[in-house]
Amino acid sequence: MLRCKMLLWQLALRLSYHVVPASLCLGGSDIFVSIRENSPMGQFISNLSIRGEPRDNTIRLCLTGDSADWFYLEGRTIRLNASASRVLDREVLGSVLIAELTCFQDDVIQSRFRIVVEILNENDNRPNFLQETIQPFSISELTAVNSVVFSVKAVDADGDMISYIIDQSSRDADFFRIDLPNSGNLVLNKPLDYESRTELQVILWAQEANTVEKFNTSAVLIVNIEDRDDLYPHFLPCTPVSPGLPVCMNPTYTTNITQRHQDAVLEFSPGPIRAEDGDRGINTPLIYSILSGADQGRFEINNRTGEIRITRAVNNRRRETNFTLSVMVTTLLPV
Ligand SMILES: [Ca+2]
Ligand SMILES: [Ca+2]
Ligand SMILES: [Ca+2]
Ligand SMILES: [Ca+2]
Repeated sequence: MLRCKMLLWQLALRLSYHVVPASLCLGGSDIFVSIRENSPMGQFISNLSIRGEPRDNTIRLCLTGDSADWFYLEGRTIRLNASASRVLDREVLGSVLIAELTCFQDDVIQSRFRIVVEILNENDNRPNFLQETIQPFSISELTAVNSVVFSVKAVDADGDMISYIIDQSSRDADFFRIDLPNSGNLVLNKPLDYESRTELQVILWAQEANTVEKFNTSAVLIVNIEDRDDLYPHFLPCTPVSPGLPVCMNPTYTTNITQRHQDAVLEFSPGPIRAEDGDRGINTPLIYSILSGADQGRFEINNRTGEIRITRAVNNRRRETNFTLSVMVTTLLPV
């Protein structure tokens, strides 16, 4: 019996001799933390809770993974590896950095942890207009008031909401309004008139709606007004019926003819019979015609130039005769 006890003791002694000490890499865990965008070099990320101290040279820590170069180790502390030329930019990197930390002891992998760092957004971008939405554009002078004539769009890399504002100090601000602050739709506020203005300019602001900083940006919008056929032609020279009113009195053209005038173009005063269209931007061709007084073909008009020709000489027995002709001009409407 005594011999048996001695054997058991020897066995127990041998067993305890083979127990391996717990790894110094144990005790750590996956890391999930958040840091602010644009955090400085050396920003604290997290402490490691492994048992060992890497300085002792018994264990070795190794960072791997896509975002590993954004971190460095200082003992058991993980810090941010950024610099002035390499800032932590959420708009470029995305919202999460992911890396792995492997712990070796005697060059044998003992444990592996995930490092997941969320980058918290900072408002570090201004809104920007999409260039294609602020190019000069054209609208008809007959565009209905209260209709949407144009849409602008700005984007903010931080994802901020944007409101659009017409700068009331800009020259033609009163021609437009924004229908809803966030829409960027420009609505025509009052009638256009090519004959008085052929181009409008308005300054637009795009401003952050949801931030404290209210960063903004501006753009000059140029609006060309297209002429439409909304005015009659008039004879020249034009004498306005009253000052400032774009309506002309019809001039009276006079000339003297003698019995010798035959098959000849007549020259009138105060000038040749000539008209122009009120719509100067569309240059519609004009058609001249004699409404009355042609005296059975004695007078003919060139319907494109307005020139009047006398085809038959006047009767020499009729002295001091007046001929009164009425001449009309119309625009040749495009088919
Ligand atoms: Ca940024
Ligand atoms: Ca940002
Ligand atoms: Ca922003
Ligand atoms: Ca017009």
